[in-house]
Amino acid sequence: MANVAVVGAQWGDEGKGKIVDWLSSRADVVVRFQGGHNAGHTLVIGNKVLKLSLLPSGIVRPGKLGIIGNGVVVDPWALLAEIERIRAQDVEVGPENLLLAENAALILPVHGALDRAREAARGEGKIGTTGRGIGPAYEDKTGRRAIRVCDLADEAALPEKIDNLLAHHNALLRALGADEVDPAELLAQLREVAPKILPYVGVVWERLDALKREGKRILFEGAQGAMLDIDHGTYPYVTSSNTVAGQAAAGSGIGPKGIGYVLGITKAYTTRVGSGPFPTEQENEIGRRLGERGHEFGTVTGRPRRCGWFDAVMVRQAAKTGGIDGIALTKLDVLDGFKTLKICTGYELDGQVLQHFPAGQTAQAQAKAVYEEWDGWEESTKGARSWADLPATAIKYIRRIEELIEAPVALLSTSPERDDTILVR
Ligand code: 2SA
Ligand code: MG
Repeated sequence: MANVAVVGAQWGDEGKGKIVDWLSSRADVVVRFQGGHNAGHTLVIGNKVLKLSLLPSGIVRPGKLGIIGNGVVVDPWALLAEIERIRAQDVEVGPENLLLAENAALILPVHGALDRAREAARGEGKIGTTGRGIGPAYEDKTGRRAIRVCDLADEAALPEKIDNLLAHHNALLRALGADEVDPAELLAQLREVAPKILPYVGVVWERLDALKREGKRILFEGAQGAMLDIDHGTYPYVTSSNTVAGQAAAGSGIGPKGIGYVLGITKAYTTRVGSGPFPTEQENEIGRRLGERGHEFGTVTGRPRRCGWFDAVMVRQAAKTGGIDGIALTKLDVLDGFKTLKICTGYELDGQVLQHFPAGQTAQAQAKAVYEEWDGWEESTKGARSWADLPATAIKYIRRIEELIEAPVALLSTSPERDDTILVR
Protein backbone atom coordinates (compact mmCIF):
# COMPACT_ATOMS: atom_id res chain seq x y z
CA MET A 1 0.00 0.00 0.00
CA ALA A 2 1.30 3.44 -0.96
CA ASN A 3 1.49 6.15 1.68
CA VAL A 4 -1.89 7.85 1.75
CA ALA A 5 -2.76 11.47 2.51
CA VAL A 6 -6.30 12.04 3.74
CA VAL A 7 -7.63 15.56 3.21
CA GLY A 8 -10.97 17.32 3.49
CA ALA A 9 -12.50 18.27 0.14
CA GLN A 10 -15.07 20.75 1.52
CA TRP A 11 -14.96 23.10 4.53
CA GLY A 12 -13.85 20.55 7.11
CA ASP A 13 -15.85 18.10 9.22
CA GLU A 14 -16.26 15.72 6.31
CA GLY A 15 -15.66 12.73 8.56
CA LYS A 16 -11.90 12.51 8.11
CA GLY A 17 -11.43 11.16 11.65
CA LYS A 18 -13.33 7.98 10.99
CA ILE A 19 -11.66 7.32 7.63
CA VAL A 20 -8.20 8.04 9.05
CA ASP A 21 -8.93 5.74 11.95
CA TRP A 22 -10.07 2.99 9.59
CA LEU A 23 -7.00 3.45 7.36
CA SER A 24 -4.69 3.66 10.36
CA SER A 25 -5.43 0.01 11.15
CA ARG A 26 -3.49 -0.67 7.93
CA ALA A 27 -0.74 1.90 8.58
CA ASP A 28 2.18 2.06 11.01
CA VAL A 29 2.47 5.81 11.39
CA VAL A 30 -0.05 8.69 11.34
CA VAL A 31 1.23 12.21 10.69
CA ARG A 32 -0.44 15.61 11.19
CA PHE A 33 1.05 18.25 8.86
CA GLN A 34 -0.94 21.51 9.25
CA GLY A 35 -3.40 23.31 11.48
CA GLY A 36 -3.42 22.91 15.22
CA HIS A 37 -5.98 22.33 17.95
CA ASN A 38 -8.59 24.06 15.79
CA ALA A 39 -9.17 20.64 14.23
CA GLY A 40 -11.74 18.33 15.74
CA HIS A 41 -11.98 14.64 15.02
CA THR A 42 -14.59 12.47 16.64
CA LEU A 43 -13.87 8.75 16.84
CA VAL A 44 -16.49 6.27 17.93
CA ILE A 45 -14.92 3.09 19.27
CA GLY A 46 -17.39 0.68 20.79
CA ASN A 47 -19.20 2.71 23.42
CA LYS A 48 -16.35 5.21 23.72
CA VAL A 49 -16.49 8.57 22.00
CA LEU A 50 -13.00 10.07 21.64
CA LYS A 51 -12.60 13.69 20.62
CA LEU A 52 -9.18 14.60 19.30
CA SER A 53 -7.91 18.03 18.34
CA LEU A 54 -4.16 18.11 18.03
CA LEU A 55 -3.16 14.46 18.41
CA PRO A 56 -3.00 12.34 15.25
CA SER A 57 -6.02 9.99 15.14
CA GLY A 58 -3.84 6.87 14.91
CA ILE A 59 -2.76 7.42 18.53
CA VAL A 60 -5.86 5.61 19.78
CA ARG A 61 -4.61 2.35 18.28
CA PRO A 62 -1.95 0.44 20.21
CA GLY A 63 1.38 0.05 18.45
CA LYS A 64 0.98 2.99 16.07
CA LEU A 65 3.28 6.00 16.04
CA GLY A 66 1.65 9.45 15.94
CA ILE A 67 3.69 12.33 14.55
CA ILE A 68 2.99 16.07 14.81
CA GLY A 69 4.91 17.60 11.91
CA ASN A 70 6.59 20.98 11.50
CA GLY A 71 3.60 22.35 9.57
CA VAL A 72 1.42 22.17 12.69
CA VAL A 73 1.21 25.06 15.17
CA VAL A 74 1.40 23.60 18.66
CA ASP A 75 -0.13 24.98 21.83
CA PRO A 76 1.93 23.09 24.42
CA TRP A 77 -0.70 23.49 27.16
CA ALA A 78 -3.48 22.28 24.89
CA LEU A 79 -1.33 19.32 23.87
CA LEU A 80 -0.71 18.29 27.48
CA ALA A 81 -4.37 18.73 28.39
CA GLU A 82 -5.45 16.57 25.44
CA ILE A 83 -2.95 13.87 26.36
CA GLU A 84 -4.35 13.84 29.92
CA ARG A 85 -7.91 13.79 28.64
CA ILE A 86 -7.48 10.77 26.41
CA ARG A 87 -5.31 8.97 28.96
CA ALA A 88 -8.35 9.21 31.24
CA GLN A 89 -10.20 7.26 28.52
CA ASP A 90 -7.59 4.48 28.72
CA VAL A 91 -5.56 5.45 25.66
CA GLU A 92 -1.82 5.25 26.24
CA VAL A 93 0.24 8.22 25.12
CA GLY A 94 3.96 8.57 25.69
CA PRO A 95 7.22 9.33 23.88
CA GLU A 96 7.14 5.79 22.46
CA ASN A 97 4.02 6.53 20.40
CA LEU A 98 4.07 10.32 19.97
CA LEU A 99 6.75 12.36 18.22
CA LEU A 100 6.65 16.14 17.96
CA ALA A 101 8.71 18.05 15.35
CA GLU A 102 11.41 20.21 16.89
CA ASN A 103 10.87 22.80 14.15
CA ALA A 104 7.13 23.30 14.70
CA ALA A 105 6.04 26.79 15.81
CA LEU A 106 4.30 27.28 19.16
CA ILE A 107 0.93 28.83 19.87
CA LEU A 108 1.31 31.09 22.92
CA PRO A 109 -1.38 32.58 25.18
CA VAL A 110 -0.96 35.95 23.42
CA HIS A 111 -2.03 34.33 20.11
CA GLY A 112 -5.36 33.15 21.49
CA ALA A 113 -6.00 36.55 23.07
CA LEU A 114 -5.17 38.33 19.81
CA ASP A 115 -7.32 35.95 17.75
CA ARG A 116 -10.36 36.59 19.95
CA ALA A 117 -9.75 40.35 20.23
CA ARG A 118 -9.54 40.70 16.45
CA GLU A 119 -12.70 38.70 15.92
CA ALA A 120 -14.53 40.91 18.42
CA ALA A 121 -13.21 44.03 16.67
CA ARG A 122 -14.39 42.76 13.28
CA GLY A 123 -17.94 42.39 14.58
CA GLU A 124 -20.28 41.40 11.74
CA GLY A 125 -17.36 40.86 9.39
CA LYS A 126 -15.69 38.29 11.62
CA ILE A 127 -14.08 35.20 10.10
CA GLY A 128 -15.66 32.90 12.66
CA THR A 129 -12.35 31.44 13.82
CA THR A 130 -12.12 28.82 16.53
CA GLY A 131 -10.39 31.42 18.74
CA ARG A 132 -7.45 29.11 19.33
CA GLY A 133 -4.75 31.51 18.16
CA ILE A 134 -4.08 29.63 14.93
CA GLY A 135 -3.88 32.69 12.65
CA PRO A 136 -1.65 34.83 14.88
CA ALA A 137 0.71 31.87 15.46
CA TYR A 138 1.15 31.32 11.71
CA GLU A 139 1.68 35.07 11.28
CA ASP A 140 4.58 34.94 13.73
CA LYS A 141 5.96 31.89 11.95
CA THR A 142 6.02 33.57 8.52
CA GLY A 143 7.13 36.82 10.20
CA ARG A 144 10.20 34.86 11.44
CA ARG A 145 9.68 35.75 15.08
CA ALA A 146 7.93 32.60 16.33
CA ILE A 147 9.05 30.63 19.36
CA ARG A 148 9.49 27.07 18.13
CA VAL A 149 9.40 23.74 19.91
CA CYS A 150 13.22 23.47 19.83
CA ASP A 151 13.53 26.83 21.59
CA LEU A 152 12.08 25.24 24.72
CA ALA A 153 15.42 23.43 25.07
CA ASP A 154 17.48 26.51 24.27
CA GLU A 155 17.97 28.36 27.55
CA ALA A 156 20.56 30.63 25.96
CA ALA A 157 18.41 31.92 23.12
CA LEU A 158 14.93 31.85 24.66
CA PRO A 159 14.96 35.23 26.50
CA GLU A 160 16.12 37.06 23.39
CA LYS A 161 13.54 35.28 21.24
CA ILE A 162 10.85 36.34 23.67
CA ASP A 163 12.00 39.97 23.60
CA ASN A 164 12.00 39.94 19.82
CA LEU A 165 8.50 38.47 19.72
CA LEU A 166 7.08 40.84 22.29
CA ALA A 167 8.60 43.92 20.65
CA HIS A 168 6.08 43.16 17.93
CA HIS A 169 3.12 42.10 20.05
CA ASN A 170 3.34 44.61 22.85
CA ALA A 171 3.33 47.50 20.38
CA LEU A 172 0.14 46.02 18.95
CA LEU A 173 -1.43 45.43 22.36
CA ARG A 174 -0.62 48.97 23.45
CA ALA A 175 -2.33 50.32 20.33
CA LEU A 176 -5.41 48.23 21.15
CA GLY A 177 -5.38 49.53 24.71
CA ALA A 178 -4.90 45.97 25.98
CA ASP A 179 -2.54 44.68 28.66
CA GLU A 180 1.01 44.04 27.50
CA VAL A 181 2.69 40.66 27.96
CA ASP A 182 5.43 40.57 30.58
CA PRO A 183 8.51 38.88 29.09
CA ALA A 184 9.54 37.44 32.46
CA GLU A 185 6.14 35.87 32.89
CA LEU A 186 6.16 34.29 29.43
CA LEU A 187 9.68 32.99 30.03
CA ALA A 188 8.55 31.42 33.30
CA GLN A 189 5.53 29.83 31.62
CA LEU A 190 7.69 28.33 28.87
CA ARG A 191 10.30 27.10 31.35
CA GLU A 192 7.55 25.43 33.33
CA VAL A 193 6.04 23.62 30.36
CA ALA A 194 9.33 22.72 28.61
CA PRO A 195 10.22 19.58 30.60
CA LYS A 196 6.74 18.16 29.99
CA ILE A 197 6.95 18.67 26.22
CA LEU A 198 10.60 17.93 25.47
CA PRO A 199 10.38 14.13 25.95
CA TYR A 200 8.18 13.96 22.83
CA VAL A 201 10.44 16.12 20.65
CA GLY A 202 12.61 14.85 17.82
CA VAL A 203 13.79 15.22 14.23
CA VAL A 204 10.73 14.25 12.23
CA TRP A 205 12.15 14.27 8.69
CA GLU A 206 14.93 11.92 9.78
CA ARG A 207 12.52 9.57 11.51
CA LEU A 208 10.23 9.56 8.46
CA ASP A 209 13.20 8.81 6.24
CA ALA A 210 14.11 5.82 8.40
CA LEU A 211 10.50 4.62 8.56
CA LYS A 212 10.24 4.90 4.78
CA ARG A 213 13.35 2.78 4.32
CA GLU A 214 11.96 0.20 6.73
CA GLY A 215 8.93 -0.03 4.44
CA LYS A 216 6.56 1.31 7.09
CA ARG A 217 3.21 2.57 5.87
CA ILE A 218 2.70 6.24 6.63
CA LEU A 219 -0.67 7.95 6.71
CA PHE A 220 -0.99 11.72 6.52
CA GLU A 221 -3.96 13.19 8.33
CA GLY A 222 -5.26 16.52 7.07
CA ALA A 223 -7.33 18.91 9.16
CA GLN A 224 -10.03 21.37 8.00
CA GLY A 225 -10.69 21.19 4.25
CA ALA A 226 -9.70 22.37 0.77
CA MET A 227 -12.06 25.35 0.79
CA LEU A 228 -10.42 26.57 4.03
CA ASP A 229 -6.96 26.49 2.39
CA ILE A 230 -5.11 29.80 2.76
CA ASP A 231 -4.41 29.90 -1.00
CA HIS A 232 -7.15 27.86 -2.64
CA GLY A 233 -10.01 28.48 -0.25
CA THR A 234 -12.66 31.16 0.17
CA TYR A 235 -10.14 33.81 1.30
CA PRO A 236 -10.28 35.62 3.70
CA TYR A 237 -12.78 33.18 5.23
CA VAL A 238 -10.16 30.46 5.53
CA THR A 239 -7.79 29.03 8.08
CA SER A 240 -4.16 30.17 8.09
CA SER A 241 -2.50 27.05 6.67
CA ASN A 242 -2.43 25.14 3.41
CA THR A 243 -4.86 22.28 3.82
CA VAL A 244 -4.31 20.66 0.42
CA ALA A 245 -2.35 17.42 0.19
CA GLY A 246 0.74 19.20 -1.16
CA GLN A 247 1.25 20.46 2.37
CA ALA A 248 1.63 16.90 3.69
CA ALA A 249 5.14 16.91 2.19
CA ALA A 250 6.22 20.39 3.29
CA GLY A 251 4.56 20.09 6.69
CA SER A 252 6.36 16.88 7.61
CA GLY A 253 9.57 16.87 5.58
CA ILE A 254 8.92 13.69 3.62
CA GLY A 255 9.13 15.14 0.09
CA PRO A 256 6.33 14.98 -2.49
CA LYS A 257 7.20 11.48 -3.72
CA GLY A 258 6.61 10.12 -0.25
CA ILE A 259 2.87 10.42 -0.82
CA GLY A 260 1.42 7.82 -3.17
CA TYR A 261 -2.32 8.36 -2.99
CA VAL A 262 -4.48 11.31 -2.03
CA LEU A 263 -7.88 10.48 -0.59
CA GLY A 264 -10.31 13.38 -0.39
CA ILE A 265 -13.18 13.17 2.06
CA THR A 266 -16.52 14.69 1.30
CA LYS A 267 -19.99 14.50 2.75
CA ALA A 268 -22.92 13.65 0.49
CA TYR A 269 -24.11 17.22 1.21
CA THR A 270 -22.22 20.34 2.37
CA THR A 271 -21.57 21.99 5.74
CA ARG A 272 -19.53 24.92 6.92
CA VAL A 273 -18.79 26.48 10.35
CA GLY A 274 -17.79 30.10 10.61
CA SER A 275 -18.53 32.92 8.18
CA GLY A 276 -17.97 33.22 4.45
CA PRO A 277 -19.59 32.36 1.16
CA PHE A 278 -21.58 29.14 0.85
CA PRO A 279 -23.53 29.10 -2.44
CA THR A 280 -25.58 25.95 -1.72
CA GLU A 281 -26.51 26.88 1.87
CA GLN A 282 -30.12 26.14 2.80
CA GLU A 283 -31.30 28.51 5.52
CA ASN A 284 -34.64 26.78 5.64
CA GLU A 285 -36.34 23.50 6.54
CA ILE A 286 -33.94 21.54 4.29
CA GLY A 287 -30.87 22.94 6.04
CA ARG A 288 -32.38 22.33 9.46
CA ARG A 289 -33.21 18.75 8.52
CA LEU A 290 -29.67 18.09 7.26
CA GLY A 291 -28.24 19.57 10.47
CA GLU A 292 -30.48 17.52 12.72
CA ARG A 293 -30.08 14.23 10.87
CA GLY A 294 -26.32 14.79 10.50
CA HIS A 295 -25.75 16.04 14.09
CA GLU A 296 -23.92 19.01 12.66
CA PHE A 297 -22.19 20.70 15.60
CA GLY A 298 -18.49 21.65 15.81
CA THR A 299 -16.32 19.17 17.71
CA VAL A 300 -14.08 21.85 19.19
CA THR A 301 -16.46 24.73 19.77
CA GLY A 302 -19.89 23.09 19.66
CA ARG A 303 -21.07 25.64 17.10
CA PRO A 304 -23.99 24.58 14.87
CA ARG A 305 -22.79 24.04 11.31
CA ARG A 306 -24.43 25.69 8.30
CA CYS A 307 -25.88 23.07 5.94
CA GLY A 308 -26.72 22.83 2.25
CA TRP A 309 -26.79 20.74 -0.92
CA PHE A 310 -23.79 18.97 -2.41
CA ASP A 311 -21.62 21.41 -4.37
CA ALA A 312 -19.95 19.47 -7.16
CA VAL A 313 -18.15 22.53 -8.56
CA MET A 314 -16.45 23.19 -5.24
CA VAL A 315 -15.45 19.54 -4.72
CA ARG A 316 -14.18 19.28 -8.32
CA GLN A 317 -12.01 22.33 -7.67
CA ALA A 318 -10.76 20.75 -4.44
CA ALA A 319 -9.97 17.53 -6.29
CA LYS A 320 -7.95 19.36 -8.94
CA THR A 321 -6.03 21.74 -6.66
CA GLY A 322 -5.37 19.02 -4.12
CA GLY A 323 -4.39 16.23 -6.51
CA ILE A 324 -7.13 14.00 -5.13
CA ASP A 325 -7.00 10.47 -6.56
CA GLY A 326 -10.21 9.20 -5.04
CA ILE A 327 -13.03 10.28 -2.78
CA ALA A 328 -14.45 8.84 0.40
CA LEU A 329 -18.11 9.81 0.50
CA THR A 330 -19.56 10.07 4.00
CA LYS A 331 -22.95 10.51 5.64
CA LEU A 332 -25.03 9.39 2.67
CA ASP A 333 -27.67 8.18 5.15
CA VAL A 334 -28.39 11.77 6.20
CA LEU A 335 -30.08 12.15 2.80
CA ASP A 336 -32.42 9.17 3.40
CA GLY A 337 -36.07 10.14 3.03
CA PHE A 338 -35.60 13.32 0.96
CA LYS A 339 -38.03 13.24 -2.00
CA THR A 340 -35.65 15.11 -4.26
CA LEU A 341 -32.00 16.03 -3.96
CA LYS A 342 -30.13 18.87 -5.55
CA ILE A 343 -26.52 18.98 -6.77
CA CYS A 344 -24.80 22.24 -7.67
CA THR A 345 -23.27 22.02 -11.17
CA GLY A 346 -22.17 25.62 -11.78
CA TYR A 347 -22.40 29.22 -10.55
CA GLU A 348 -24.33 31.89 -12.32
CA LEU A 349 -22.55 35.22 -12.32
CA ASP A 350 -23.30 38.21 -14.57
CA GLY A 351 -25.29 36.08 -17.00
CA GLN A 352 -22.56 33.44 -17.31
CA VAL A 353 -22.27 29.99 -15.77
CA LEU A 354 -18.86 29.40 -14.17
CA GLN A 355 -17.25 26.01 -13.59
CA HIS A 356 -15.01 27.37 -10.84
CA PHE A 357 -15.57 29.37 -7.68
CA PRO A 358 -14.41 32.95 -8.34
CA ALA A 359 -11.57 34.31 -6.17
CA GLY A 360 -12.90 37.81 -5.56
CA GLN A 361 -15.03 38.48 -2.50
CA THR A 362 -17.83 40.32 -4.33
CA ALA A 363 -18.02 37.69 -7.08
CA GLN A 364 -18.07 34.97 -4.42
CA ALA A 365 -20.96 36.61 -2.60
CA GLN A 366 -22.92 37.07 -5.85
CA ALA A 367 -22.28 33.66 -7.44
CA LYS A 368 -25.59 31.79 -7.51
CA ALA A 369 -25.71 28.02 -7.45
CA VAL A 370 -27.13 26.30 -10.54
CA TYR A 371 -28.74 22.97 -9.63
CA GLU A 372 -29.68 19.63 -11.08
CA GLU A 373 -32.44 17.73 -9.36
CA TRP A 374 -32.30 14.03 -8.62
CA ASP A 375 -34.79 11.59 -7.14
CA GLY A 376 -34.19 10.71 -3.50
CA TRP A 377 -34.84 7.39 -1.78
CA GLU A 378 -37.16 6.23 0.99
CA GLU A 379 -35.06 3.33 2.25
CA SER A 380 -32.46 3.61 5.03
CA THR A 381 -28.85 3.42 3.82
CA LYS A 382 -27.44 3.60 7.36
CA GLY A 383 -25.03 0.76 7.93
CA ALA A 384 -25.41 -0.59 4.37
CA ARG A 385 -22.91 -3.39 3.95
CA SER A 386 -22.58 -3.68 0.20
CA TRP A 387 -23.30 -1.63 -2.91
CA ALA A 388 -26.13 -4.05 -3.65
CA ASP A 389 -27.82 -2.89 -0.41
CA LEU A 390 -28.13 0.64 -1.75
CA PRO A 391 -31.30 1.88 -3.46
CA ALA A 392 -30.88 2.41 -7.21
CA THR A 393 -31.50 6.16 -6.84
CA ALA A 394 -28.70 6.40 -4.26
CA ILE A 395 -26.28 4.69 -6.65
CA LYS A 396 -27.36 7.08 -9.41
CA TYR A 397 -26.73 10.03 -7.09
CA ILE A 398 -23.21 8.77 -6.30
CA ARG A 399 -22.43 8.08 -9.97
CA ARG A 400 -23.49 11.60 -10.91
CA ILE A 401 -21.25 13.05 -8.22
CA GLU A 402 -18.30 11.07 -9.58
CA GLU A 403 -18.96 12.33 -13.08
CA LEU A 404 -19.23 15.96 -12.02
CA ILE A 405 -16.19 16.05 -9.73
CA GLU A 406 -14.11 13.98 -12.17
CA ALA A 407 -12.85 11.68 -9.43
CA PRO A 408 -13.97 8.20 -8.42
CA VAL A 409 -15.73 7.44 -5.14
CA ALA A 410 -13.28 4.94 -3.72
CA LEU A 411 -14.94 4.51 -0.32
CA LEU A 412 -18.40 4.96 1.07
CA SER A 413 -18.95 5.31 4.79
CA THR A 414 -22.47 4.57 5.93
CA SER A 415 -22.29 5.03 9.70
CA PRO A 416 -20.02 6.65 12.28
CA GLU A 417 -19.04 3.34 13.96
CA ARG A 418 -15.45 2.31 13.44
CA ASP A 419 -16.10 -1.26 12.38
CA ASP A 420 -19.30 -0.48 10.60
CA THR A 421 -19.42 -0.48 6.93
CA ILE A 422 -17.01 1.15 4.70
CA LEU A 423 -17.67 -0.03 1.20
CA VAL A 424 -14.62 -0.25 -0.98
CA ARG A 425 -14.92 -0.01 -4.72
P1 2SA B 1 -9.16 29.22 12.55
O1 2SA B 1 -9.54 29.00 13.99
O2 2SA B 1 -8.30 30.43 12.34
O3 2SA B 1 -8.57 28.00 11.90
O4 2SA B 1 -10.55 29.54 11.80
C1 2SA B 1 -10.57 30.00 10.47
C2 2SA B 1 -11.67 29.35 9.64
O5 2SA B 1 -11.44 27.93 9.59
C3 2SA B 1 -12.56 27.23 10.07
N1 2SA B 1 -12.16 26.04 10.81
C4 2SA B 1 -12.87 24.91 10.81
N2 2SA B 1 -13.94 24.53 10.10
C5 2SA B 1 -14.45 23.29 10.38
N3 2SA B 1 -13.96 22.46 11.36
C6 2SA B 1 -12.89 22.86 12.09
N4 2SA B 1 -12.54 22.24 13.21
C7 2SA B 1 -13.54 22.01 14.31
C8 2SA B 1 -14.26 20.73 14.01
C9 2SA B 1 -14.44 23.25 14.38
C10 2SA B 1 -15.30 23.45 15.62
O6 2SA B 1 -13.65 19.88 13.39
O7 2SA B 1 -15.42 20.54 14.35
O8 2SA B 1 -15.30 22.68 16.56
O9 2SA B 1 -15.99 24.48 15.62
C11 2SA B 1 -12.28 24.08 11.80
N5 2SA B 1 -11.20 24.72 12.31
C12 2SA B 1 -11.14 25.91 11.68
C13 2SA B 1 -13.25 28.22 11.02
O10 2SA B 1 -14.61 27.90 11.22
C14 2SA B 1 -13.06 29.51 10.26
O11 2SA B 1 -14.02 29.59 9.24
MG1 MG C 1 -13.88 18.31 12.47
